[in-house]
Amino acid sequence: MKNPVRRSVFLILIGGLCLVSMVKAEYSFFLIDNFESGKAEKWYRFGNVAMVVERNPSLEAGVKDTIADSCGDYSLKLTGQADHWYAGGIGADLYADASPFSRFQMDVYGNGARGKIKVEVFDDDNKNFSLEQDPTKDWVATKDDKWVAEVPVLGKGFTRVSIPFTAFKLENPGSGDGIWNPDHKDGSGGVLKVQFVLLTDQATGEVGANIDNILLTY
Ligand SMILES: [Ca+2]
Ligand SMILES: [Ca+2]
Ligand SMILES: [Ca+2]
Repeated sequence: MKNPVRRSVFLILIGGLCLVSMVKAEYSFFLIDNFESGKAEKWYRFGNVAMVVERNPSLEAGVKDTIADSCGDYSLKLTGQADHWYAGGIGADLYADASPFSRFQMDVYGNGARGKIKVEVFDDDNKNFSLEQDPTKDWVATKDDKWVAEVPVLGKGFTRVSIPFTAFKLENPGSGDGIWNPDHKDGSGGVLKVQFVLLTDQATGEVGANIDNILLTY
C-alpha cells in the first residue's frame, strides 16, 4: 500500500474496527445471576447443600477492592456437609446460545472451610432442549456432553475466577458428540444448564463459599 492517504484511511478503518470490537467485548456478556434481586429463585438444589442469598460478606470483613465492589449488596451463600468428599450442589437452567462467548466467570468468597467448587455445564447434543439423565447411574448425562472444571475455594475475600471453555474437561465421553457446541444450530438448546458441586479436602466435613457475578463472557 504505497499511497500514504490510502494507507492512513486503511489504518483508521482498522483502528475503528478494533475499537468497536473492544467496546463490544467489554460490555457484552451473558449474566447468569448476580443475586441483586435478593432471591435465588432460578437455582435448584441437590444433595446436602443449603443456599441462602445474604448481604455481601465483604462488607462485614471490611475488604475493599474492585471485585468486592462489583459484587454489590448480595451474593449466594452455599454451605454443605460432605460425605466422601461430596456435599451436593445447586444448578440453574440456561438454554443459552453461548457461541459468542469464550469463558465462564464467577466470583468466589471462601468462608474458611477449604474445599472446591466443581463447575459443570451441559451442551445439548440431541437437540431437544432437555438434559437426559440416568437416575440409576448417579444421574449421568446420557445424550448430551457434560463439561467440568474445578475451582479452589480460597480464604476470605472475593476471588474472580475466569475459566476458558477450552479448559473444561469432558466427563461423560460417548454420551454426546464430545464437541463443545453451545450454539442454537438445528434446534439445539445450547448450554442447557450450569451446576456447582461442593467438594471438601477431607473425606467428611463442612464446605462452604459465597458465589456472585456468575456469567459467560468473551
Ligand atoms: Ca451480587
Ligand atoms: Ca438433550
Ligand atoms: Ca456437544
